[in-house]
Amino acid sequence: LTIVIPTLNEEKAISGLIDEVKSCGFDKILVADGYSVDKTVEIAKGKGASVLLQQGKGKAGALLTAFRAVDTEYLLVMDGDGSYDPSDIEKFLPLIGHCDFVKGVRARNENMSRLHKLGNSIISKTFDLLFGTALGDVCSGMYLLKTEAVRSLHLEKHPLTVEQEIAAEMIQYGGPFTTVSIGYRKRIGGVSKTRTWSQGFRDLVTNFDLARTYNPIMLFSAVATAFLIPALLVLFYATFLYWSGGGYHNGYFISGLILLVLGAQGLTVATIAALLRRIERRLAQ
Ligand SMILES: Nc1nc2c(ncn2[C@@H]2O[C@H](COP(=O)(O)OP(=O)(O)OP(=O)(O)O)[C@@H](O)[C@H]2O)c(=O)[nH]1
Ligand SMILES: [Mg+2]
Repeated sequence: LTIVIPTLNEEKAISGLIDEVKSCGFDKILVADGYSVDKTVEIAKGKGASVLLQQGKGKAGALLTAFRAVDTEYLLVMDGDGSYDPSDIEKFLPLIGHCDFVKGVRARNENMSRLHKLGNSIISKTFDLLFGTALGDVCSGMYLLKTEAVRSLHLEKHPLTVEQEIAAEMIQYGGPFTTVSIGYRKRIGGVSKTRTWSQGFRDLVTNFDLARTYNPIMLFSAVATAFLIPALLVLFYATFLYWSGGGYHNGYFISGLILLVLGAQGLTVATIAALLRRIERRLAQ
């Protein structure tokens, strides 16, 4: 197992974190650095970790750089700001050999602000709804991956939405996946790279974008349902009014028909997506 740690100016946290990881029995540590201007790189090297300078942008670029370099069968990603507890790594170990992807879910998240908790919950619930999963914490920065499976990851949407992208691609194209419960601590010094509102909004939009790319059947079926149910209700009501002598209401019929057309379009796209998925599966066999 290689422990992959993305870092950008984490000189306050990295030393203690590497010590903790080692004291848990893991010596293969790969730091993927984003050209830190503080002492992160020197400290990490001094502690015996391998350090790579990332190619590409953001945390996504750092992780892709690390994924290409890992030579063990599995790898575990954890943030370099000290917010994840290395003693939780052992919870992932029994799943090695059984899963391609194991997401750490922050159960005790008292160290998160109320706003972050709320945003995180909305983003996670939307993701789970769009992918038909029950991850519960898609943005968590601690997860186990099978190296062979991550070699084909694209991570092309946005450098700052990498956690959702990895989850989406692993769920759709990887093998079995599951979750384990982990803790969450306060970051140790340094500066958070997350801008709450813009990141929250970006995460939410990315969920839909990822669903469109990796799970269009579910997304467009939901769109179709959202239009077809009100369409049928409005048309039934308009017909009922007409037959019961309540008069002919042009507005009801027209809006019902518009909703019907939109719903039918959603259904068509969902059907085409389902057919394409079947072809894709047969070609992959
Ligand atoms: N290599 C690299 N690492 C990055 C980059 N951006 C963030 N990181 C690291 O990714 C991890 C997560 O970033 P954080 O700033 O802690 O983001 P966060 O965990 O969403 O925010 P907080 O909750 O405030 O800690 C940290 O270890 C960062 O140092 C980047 O562009 N390149
Ligand atoms: Mg953090």
